[in-house]
Amino acid sequence: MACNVEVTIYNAESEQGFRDHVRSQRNPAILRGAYIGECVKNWSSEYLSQKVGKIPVKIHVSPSSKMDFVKKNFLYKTLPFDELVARASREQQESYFIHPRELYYLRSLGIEPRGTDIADFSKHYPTLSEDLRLPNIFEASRYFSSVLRVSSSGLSLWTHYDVMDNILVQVRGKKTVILFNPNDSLNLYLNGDKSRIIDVDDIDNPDFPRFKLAKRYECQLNPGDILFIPALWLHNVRPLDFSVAVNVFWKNLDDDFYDKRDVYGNKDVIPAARALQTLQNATKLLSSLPEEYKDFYYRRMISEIEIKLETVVKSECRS
Ligand SMILES: O=C(O)CCC(=O)C(=O)O
Repeated sequence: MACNVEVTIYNAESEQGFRDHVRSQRNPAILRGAYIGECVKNWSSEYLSQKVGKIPVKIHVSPSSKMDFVKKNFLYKTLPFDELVARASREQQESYFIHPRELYYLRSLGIEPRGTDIADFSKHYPTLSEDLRLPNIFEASRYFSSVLRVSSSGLSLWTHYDVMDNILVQVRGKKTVILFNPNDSLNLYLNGDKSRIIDVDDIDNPDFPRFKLAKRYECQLNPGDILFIPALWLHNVRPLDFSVAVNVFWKNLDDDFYDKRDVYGNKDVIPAARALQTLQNATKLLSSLPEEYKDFYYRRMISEIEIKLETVVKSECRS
């Protein structure tokens, strides 16, 4: 049966406790009530539009409240930033791509047209970044990227994991975040870095019978809250209002582990990516066998992995 776990909340007086948590624990936590600059007061849709103006931004446009990366039930479009903000902050559109109640999501990217550079909030949005002050949480040398996220009320991004540690700074609007420990990933039916489960509230979906076994960490973020999402934790985010957030990724492993071509912070670390590729090749090697043999040898492979997994779990329990 599914089990709900609350995420630990540190208040502004225990900011040091939050920092210690981020440095020493591999589970999520919230810092609530810390001063994060004037953004919480200032970032209305009018202010954002006026400060950033008409720079073009690539966005997701979805007719449905649950974006599905596999079925691609959304469009990639470009709008001027001020137009995106105006549309995302209202429910009904006069101009639209799909229908008048479509929903919008911006995940800021680099500005290089071929998409080969990395989102950097202070470089790409200098007029907004002066309003945001982040507590000193990780070493500056570990910094990877900072991403501006603007979303219509109610629009959920697919459940996914990132390969870097992350703080999600909620600036405007409330948001529900549901998280799953990486050790529950078999119950989340992954396809690459994304879960195949689109509706995380549908725990009895017969297509995903093990989902109900997953331990669900759930929290609500208010404006000004900072959520620590450790690398590999699956997360699903549902804005309850027009939402503006900034998240910062940083490398918690040595630089050499990370794929230099990764601009999103979601490419599996190099040894894992190679291992997964080898597994794909291994399953291809079995493809010439009759079904009965394939079935047996897939299970043999699972048994080998189960033995390895047992040794990891035992050493985690000891530490
Ligand atoms: O808050 C959001 O819109 C999504 C956050 C997220 O997925 C992330 O920080 O990795």
